[in-house]
Amino acid sequence: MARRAMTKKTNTATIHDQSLVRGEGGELHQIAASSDKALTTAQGTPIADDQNSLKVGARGPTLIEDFHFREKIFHFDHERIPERVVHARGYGAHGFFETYKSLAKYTRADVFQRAGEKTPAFVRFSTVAGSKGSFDLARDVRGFAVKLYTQEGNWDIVGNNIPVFFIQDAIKFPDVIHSVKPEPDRGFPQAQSAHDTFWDFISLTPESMHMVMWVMSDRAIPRSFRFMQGFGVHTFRLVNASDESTFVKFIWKPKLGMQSVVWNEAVKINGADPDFHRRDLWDAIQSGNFPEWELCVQLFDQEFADNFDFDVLDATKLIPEEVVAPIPVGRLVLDRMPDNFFAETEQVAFMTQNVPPGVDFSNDPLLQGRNFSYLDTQLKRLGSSNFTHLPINAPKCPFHHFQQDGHMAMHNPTGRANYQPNSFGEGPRESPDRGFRSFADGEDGQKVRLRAESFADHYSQATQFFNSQTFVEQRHIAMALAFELSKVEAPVIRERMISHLLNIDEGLARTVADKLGIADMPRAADAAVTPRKDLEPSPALSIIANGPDRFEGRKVGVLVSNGMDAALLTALQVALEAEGATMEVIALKAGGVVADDDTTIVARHMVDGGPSVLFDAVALLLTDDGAELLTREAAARDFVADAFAHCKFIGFTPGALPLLIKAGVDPAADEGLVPLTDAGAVDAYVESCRKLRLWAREVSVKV
Ligand code: HDD
Repeated sequence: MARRAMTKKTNTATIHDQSLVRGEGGELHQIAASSDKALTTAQGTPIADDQNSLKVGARGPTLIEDFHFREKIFHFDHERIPERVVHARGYGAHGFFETYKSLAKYTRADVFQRAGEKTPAFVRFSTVAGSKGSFDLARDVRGFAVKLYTQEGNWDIVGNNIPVFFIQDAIKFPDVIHSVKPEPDRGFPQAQSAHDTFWDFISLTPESMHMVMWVMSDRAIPRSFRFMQGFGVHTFRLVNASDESTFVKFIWKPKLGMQSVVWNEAVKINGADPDFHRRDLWDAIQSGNFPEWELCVQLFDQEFADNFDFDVLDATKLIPEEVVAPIPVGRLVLDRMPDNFFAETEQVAFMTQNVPPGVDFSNDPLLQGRNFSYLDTQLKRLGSSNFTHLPINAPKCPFHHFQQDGHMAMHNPTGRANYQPNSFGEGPRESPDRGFRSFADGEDGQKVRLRAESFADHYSQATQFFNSQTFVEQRHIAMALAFELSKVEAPVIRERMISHLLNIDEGLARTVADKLGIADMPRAADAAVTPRKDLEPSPALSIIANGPDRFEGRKVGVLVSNGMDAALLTALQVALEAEGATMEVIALKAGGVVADDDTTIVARHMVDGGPSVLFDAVALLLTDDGAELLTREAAARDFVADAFAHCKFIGFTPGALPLLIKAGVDPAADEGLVPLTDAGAVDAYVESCRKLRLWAREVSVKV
């Protein structure tokens, strides 16, 4: 008996002693005491001991009578739900949409009637191919799914950060996704398109060529969710009170401008911080820097649709902004992280078919197919037709219907009549005036399995996209294609892709072929429609040409050593704060360094835990001795060499020279190396950082 009592005491003693609380600066403190809430079973029975299962004697067998143990393990065993079949890895946040002005002329959607109206929103960003636990910086499309809880029902704009798609008809969706997911016999590669089956499918699917150019561009390796555009992709309709329809395409534009990383950086970020994009959004929102996007609409009528070069129902085509100017109609602000990731981000169910009265579909065959798939998939994933009862999916406006029962029903109708019409005067009725009415489009035709001829030009907009990129971005596309195809083992697939590239840009095709060692160029792929070379470039499609010219929202990594200039660090911090940017300190030891004024500068990262790939620019605040010491640390040399190779701006004190030189960086190489001789030089450094990258350097660091 004595022995049993003693065992119990030692096991529980440490549990209640101390708790962690967060201080004002976000730091964690230990305090005595713990919560005064009683631990109970799910049935509410208070628990006396949660450390030991019920046994016969201290060393005897466990009893099945232990209902607490059984309930606890049973529930744990069932914690996981199936991950999304695509877009499994994602991260969400709450916020609001604010309408700029009434769009009543075009739509009767309640959300667009009143200037200044704020509508609650939930947004989930995602990668497509990887599983839930994959890394953030995969080369991939990013999902950009927005749920607006409008006064007339939930409106989901389930978009991507790319305005076009791989396929034209939803019936091909399982094929394109199977091809990019891990190969079925070997179960790899994870979250990567650089493998045979993906490129096999793509090279046999000419309609994907436009999208492939986007996915091989820097758009597929964004620096942050905050720096991405979003697109509704399809042509939708706005319908006004007189039942007149206007076609519309939706574009979200980030207030802080667009920014991407380079591929070598992406590969390293995935190792250093697989949650890079999640952490970025979390940090921004938790520190009050709320990310913001403007919703723009491209509006056009039937006459434009009939005369446009391409079919507006074809999701592999876009309408250049120079042809139909996007009109800003509101802003989306994300200002609150979910309280619980699973309850909200994991269980949120986006569905293209969620549209309010005043928004309607077009006949885009990809959209029509999606309207089936999203409802279907929620049942599989969330396990019950009552998934709309989950708070994250429930409308925030009044709602009444006769749907009842089913697994986990939480809101059940009261009263006697659960049908209508009824004679009891109970329950909701239809609203012919304000209810959803489908746009009465006149349809007429034979049942056929056909692809419209107007969908047949697969190359012209791919060429237009390529021609709209800066020299640097075109090089990135060529490098990405060469990298991806270098991982393809079957020569026939590589060659087939080159034959498609010949229809897009001959120079691009030759560069990629050269990198792959293909000496004999194949002939260009047969094209159903002669590829056009006369489409005007669309400058809006380039990231670099539309740089924000601001460093706001970006982050500097400051490598410090003992004896460093404390005044310089303060000046840098002040200048970055004024710019709306942040900094993090990196040192040899997590304990930090002692500065020249004897203050201790605590490090956020040790040097091998805070590589320069995690930052937009770096500063080296080092003494001679400090730099000498760091020359012996490989991670410090990589810190500098990578920052240089990734075309980042590098501020450095004179003392940092030994480290620069040891890292192979000529301190006079270019204007991206900014001497920080004194506090006065800090402003010039921060000003240079506004360019984000010194792209002119790239030709000297990447062959
Ligand atoms: Fe999809 C999820 C975006 C085509 C079927 N899709 C999903 C998500 C986004 C998109 C952002 C994640 C939503 C979330 O965060 O929960 N999908 C797109 C875009 C497409 C597209 C922009 C083309 C323009 N999708 C597409 C097709 C089909 C699907 C053609 C099927 C025919 N998508 C699904 C799905 C998913 C999904 C299987 C998986 C999880 C979910 O829906 O809720 O139903």
